[in-house]
Amino acid sequence: MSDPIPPSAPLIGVIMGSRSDWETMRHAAEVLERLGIPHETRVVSAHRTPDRLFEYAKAARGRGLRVIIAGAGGAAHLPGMAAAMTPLPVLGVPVESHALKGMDSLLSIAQMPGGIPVGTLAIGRAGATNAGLLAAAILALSDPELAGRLDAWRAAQTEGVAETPA
Ligand code: RP5
Repeated sequence: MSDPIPPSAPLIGVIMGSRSDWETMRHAAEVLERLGIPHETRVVSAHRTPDRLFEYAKAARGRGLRVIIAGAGGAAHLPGMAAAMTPLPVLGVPVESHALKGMDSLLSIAQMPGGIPVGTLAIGRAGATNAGLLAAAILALSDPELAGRLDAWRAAQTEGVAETPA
């Protein structure tokens, strides 16, 4: 029998193909931090560390993770390969690439074959932020306290929008 999952164990795994993705992916982690959601961050490359990816994705559900947020750029196979190896919902963040401005990342992540879904977000910072919020919304379906915190976050955002441009 597997060990019981401690209450503070991470619920969200934020993974990325390279340390160079952190500047984008930190925005997902910051949202989770602000909403008080236990999470972990890892560099897991589909191409450079395929064994690490296999081990991470295969173990994810058993370790208590509920959602994986995966960011990658260029030939961005990380979210799709993670989704192929875990039944958890996988949210993909296309990181903006130098050569093609993230269009390559976006198409690599969005164009999954039917049967293995990846929820694809926008390119770059907005996508990472929204991946954090979407992961929070998924968890909030079964966590009323988190739902309250998410409602408060959205209300504060609404409050913060000025009525005039200058
Ligand atoms: C991808 O290649 C990573 O996700 C990253 O966006 C891109 C470039 O990686 P580095 O060469 O900066 O490590 O695998």
